[in-house]
Amino acid sequence: MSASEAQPTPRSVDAVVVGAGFSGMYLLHQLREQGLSVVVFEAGTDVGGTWYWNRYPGARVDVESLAYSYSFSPDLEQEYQWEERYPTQPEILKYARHVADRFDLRRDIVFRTRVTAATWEEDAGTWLVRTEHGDAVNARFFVMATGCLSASKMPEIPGLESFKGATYHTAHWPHEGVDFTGKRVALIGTGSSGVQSIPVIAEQAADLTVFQRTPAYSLPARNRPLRPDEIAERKASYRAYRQAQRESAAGIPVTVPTKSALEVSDAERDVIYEAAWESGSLVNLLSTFTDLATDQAANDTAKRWIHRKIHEIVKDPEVADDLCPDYPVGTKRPCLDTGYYETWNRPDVHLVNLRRTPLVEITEKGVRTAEREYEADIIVYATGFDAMTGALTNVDIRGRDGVSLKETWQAGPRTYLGLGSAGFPNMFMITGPGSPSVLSNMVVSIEQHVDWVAGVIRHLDTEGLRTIEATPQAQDDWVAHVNEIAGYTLYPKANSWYMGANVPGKPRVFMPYAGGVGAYRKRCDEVAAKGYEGFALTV
Ligand code: N01
Repeated sequence: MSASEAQPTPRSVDAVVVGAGFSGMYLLHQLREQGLSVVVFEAGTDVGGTWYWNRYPGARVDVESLAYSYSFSPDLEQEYQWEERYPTQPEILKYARHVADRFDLRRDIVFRTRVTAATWEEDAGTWLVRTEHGDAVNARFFVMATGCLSASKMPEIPGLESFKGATYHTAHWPHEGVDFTGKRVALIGTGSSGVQSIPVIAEQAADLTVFQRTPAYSLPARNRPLRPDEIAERKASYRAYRQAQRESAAGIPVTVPTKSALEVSDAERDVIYEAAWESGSLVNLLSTFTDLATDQAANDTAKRWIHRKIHEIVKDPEVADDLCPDYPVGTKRPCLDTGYYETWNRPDVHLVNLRRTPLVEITEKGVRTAEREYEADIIVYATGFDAMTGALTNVDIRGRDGVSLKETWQAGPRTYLGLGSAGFPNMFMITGPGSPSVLSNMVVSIEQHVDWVAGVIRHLDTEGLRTIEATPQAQDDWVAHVNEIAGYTLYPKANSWYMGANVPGKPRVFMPYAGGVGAYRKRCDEVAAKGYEGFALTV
């Protein structure tokens, strides 16, 4: 019987997990190992989460494969053969599928099924979770493993429905791919998805016009096949490497900078930036100096240097100018690309700067700006996500006294450690707002959260406790701390999705925790060691 035919049969499990991406898969494995019954609901037809949905041309991860992989199973680490430094979406999806098979995960995953609502039932002390097919499941624990970038977003442009050609969003790419051969393509959006797909679409299309509201900072990935010797070396030292990941700032060990960008000579700074540019690693660039994230003048040195690079590569000086961002480097998520700036030298690729000529509407034939209409056969929307909170508030989650998570978070997300929210007992978020999440190597942060959640459930069961819930005081203190740390940085200076700025009406709050993965993990471990300090536990 397919999920869509299933009649609502109330069932009872220990834990309901929403999402079968990297978080949900590992959580399922961990909780099952602890003897819990678990059901995972997944909207897609297979595992992989982000790597299931984002199949756009050129999609790759921007963290190296030997670092962007599970650490929980040393056997898995040794067996798996990564091929490229920065694997493509199909290669990462293959890895996720391999993990699902190897740990026999699929038998507890219900695919093609979106969770629509979850309600805390006080008397029973359980969550009642409902799906789009009308199923209802009772569970002691409810975990949103829905990812930070999964609620995709179309732009607010009049006339979206009127276009007669084909439209695609990068986050919902057709499984069979899209043939751009001979087509005139319009692409809106120049974040990571746009920057990765533009060079590949340009290769195939007859003509590509890109509509840019804000330029991105992008670094060449210098992707290549992995060498056998570097794979062997990492495999021989994986335990130490994983530990270094856990203690690092972003889940990727780097040489910690010791100098301010302002205390070295121009020539010395150029050499350091050039080495980072050549390395093809975003963390290398962002950790060149101690103060890029916190000092405007220091950051300006990186900004000027990258502007110069863009002008060196892009031949048309006006196009190069338009591609130079004006916000501080790193305050919007930087991109890792393959041939991005070089693509602007092609005669069949055109840039429309929406700051100069705003986008007016989508028409039957294409895209109209304040200046003219651009006819197209295909429109690609690379317009991103309602990040960090969208997937959580899209589900009608009701905690104590029927209080809605969406309403509670109207002025911005409020969590304790990004793991739980006051008023929502026995509910956890994996990489929720208020945790390092998107500022880190996601797999490292996912594993840390899953281990912590599995630990807390073990603690409750061992101690004969029934519920755990963040206290309002601990939550207030944590939210204040998250804001305080963000306030030391330049992050709030950019209109980024980190700040909710890409969604009209969304409160401007810096959502991830900028204190670093290592320090954050220590804090979570201390909280656990002190009997889950800041949480109320009941029998
Ligand atoms: O989305 P984005 P994304 N009119 O929000 C523009 C991760 N990721 O899918 O900046 C015109 O970054 C918008 O303009 P602006 C990564 O964390 C990782 O590219 O809001 N334009 C922006 O240019 C990344 O940061 C990888 O002014 C409009 C673009 O659309 C995150 O996912 C790969 C518009 C959206 O960019 C999101 O990336 C892909 C409008 N109305 C994604 N609305 C890797 O691992 C939006 N835009 C490499």
